[in-house]
Amino acid sequence: MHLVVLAGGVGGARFLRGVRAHARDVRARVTAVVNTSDDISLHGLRVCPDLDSVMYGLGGAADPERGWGRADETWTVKEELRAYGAQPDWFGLGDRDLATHLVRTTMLTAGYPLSAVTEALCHRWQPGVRLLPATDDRLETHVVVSSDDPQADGGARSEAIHFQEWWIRHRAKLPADRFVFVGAESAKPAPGVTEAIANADAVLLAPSNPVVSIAPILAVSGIRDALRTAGGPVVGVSPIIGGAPVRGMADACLAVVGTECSAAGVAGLYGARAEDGLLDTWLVDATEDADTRVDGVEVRAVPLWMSDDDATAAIVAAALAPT
Ligand code: FO1
Repeated sequence: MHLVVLAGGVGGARFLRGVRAHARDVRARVTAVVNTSDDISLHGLRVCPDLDSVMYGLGGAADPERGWGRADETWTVKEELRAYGAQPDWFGLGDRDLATHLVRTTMLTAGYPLSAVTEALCHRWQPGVRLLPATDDRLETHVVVSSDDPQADGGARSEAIHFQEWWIRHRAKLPADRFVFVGAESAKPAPGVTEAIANADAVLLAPSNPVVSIAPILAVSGIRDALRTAGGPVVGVSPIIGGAPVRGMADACLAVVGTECSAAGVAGLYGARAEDGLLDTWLVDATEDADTRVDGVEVRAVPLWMSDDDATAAIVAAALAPT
């Protein structure tokens, strides 16, 4: 059996630990297609937050509180960079984490594609699932924000900032007009991505941020089509419980795209495979209104709190249970 999971970073890593646990029980192999649009270049290094969060999270090295970066981390280099006034100083570069960015940047500079770099880094971390970047090509989420500027016409100036700056420096509080997935129109799926989806026994959409983690993966040409023609069912897991995100700031992101912050709202974003969308089945939390309906989609209400790997494995089992 082959399971494919589309995932972002912190929530994706937590979900994938449950997928891995379930896969061990049913002797399945797992391919994770991970978002790369959070990737950012800074201080001369290429940083891949979602790939690293998943790699560390499955490799047992992630900081349990933050969910991103390494456990037992120190911040000496970050402090030294700040002492030089080196910008940006708002991004949390950990000393241990830095080694990952150095190895990755060295390999990328030598001409290796991101998928090869990821495979090489995973030799050390042994995540127990195959990690594929959604694409080896440049793909970055930029956020178009408007700020008051008396000189500008209309008194407001529009500018695009990198998603990480909006997310970390501004805590997603800066009013945003829209997200732009820079490079999406020319980015191609990384080697193995569409093949994995095509021959998957099931495809799972992790309860990651639907707007800035799952949507950028779907924006890579060929991936949405691969999902629509996938042989196995496409099952999504709601990242929203009781109208609030399980973690992170998905509510702020959903507001930017004008989608209601609810399990039904996110299901509507993905759409039903029967109606030109993606979903065959949609998992909502057991506390949701029993009348939650999504046209053309089978809705299953199960406890969705990923309190530990066993709880998450139970979600996966419910997701994969035959109709
Ligand atoms: N998130 C923060 O809120 N603050 C940080 O300083 C920060 C640094 C960071 C460094 C490496 C990395 O892999 C992730 C990091 N994150 C940080 C998390 C990251 O911004 C998010 O996990 C995703 O990019 C958004 O889903």
